[in-house]
Amino acid sequence: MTQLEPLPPGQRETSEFPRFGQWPYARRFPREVNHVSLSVSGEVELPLTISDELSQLPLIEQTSDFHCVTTWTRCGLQWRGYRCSDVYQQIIVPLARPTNAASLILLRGQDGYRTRLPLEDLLARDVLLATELEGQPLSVEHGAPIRVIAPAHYGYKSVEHLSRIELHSTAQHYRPPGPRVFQFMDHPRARVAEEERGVGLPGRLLRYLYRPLIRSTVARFRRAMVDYETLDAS
Ligand SMILES: Nc1nc2c(c(=O)[nH]1)N[C@H]1C(S)=C(S)[C@@H](COP(=O)(O)O)O[C@H]1N2
Ligand SMILES: [Mo]
Repeated sequence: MTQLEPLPPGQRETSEFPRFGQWPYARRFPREVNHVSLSVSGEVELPLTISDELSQLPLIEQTSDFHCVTTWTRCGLQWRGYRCSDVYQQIIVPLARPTNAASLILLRGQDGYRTRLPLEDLLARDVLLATELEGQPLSVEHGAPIRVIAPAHYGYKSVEHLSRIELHSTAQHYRPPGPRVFQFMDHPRARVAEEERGVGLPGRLLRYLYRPLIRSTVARFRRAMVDYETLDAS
């Protein structure tokens, strides 16, 4: 486990890479875990579904640290997948033809989870649509069959089981995942270096609010995974 960068403010290194997320999503699982299918819609002239087209793109290997907003960091994860900017420039732009207004992207997972990022952030070189972790196809635990990896942003921007990419001009079509009272947890950019953990409260303060939630969240996601695998086997 090599740490690539000094730990960002408020983060602590862990040797685990737990399945993690917001509580309501612990028991939601993807329906399709083998076949990649990404619908592209919104501010485009021609909505489309991407699947086999991805194989024209170069596969990128990237080692990066993963920072969860609740303050745990897993260093040196080895991902393999497609550069998000390649997907955008070489598939979405020519085939879907985004309008000039497209500047905000909604990313949705098969489990109903969702997040938003400015298009500009998604076009950064280190943002991947990953299909492999540590040399293996992504497991259900970590986002099968394809997920976003945006290392400069807190983990909640790295949507697992990615199934829809929506282009928009404003956030008008976006409702953050989870209960309304927790909307402060959803920062439009969530950059790790700036400690943009949430809105309305300073990131430094949110560290202390989030840390006590880690253990119970890991346990909840682990139990849900065990139940899912038991059901699957029977
Ligand atoms: N589809 C989906 N993507 C998701 C989540 C989720 O619950 N569902 N949780 C987010 C959060 S908060 C984190 S920290 C990471 C955790 O990734 P992991 O489960 O592979 O560890 O996924 C993010 N992406
Ligand atoms: Mo997270």
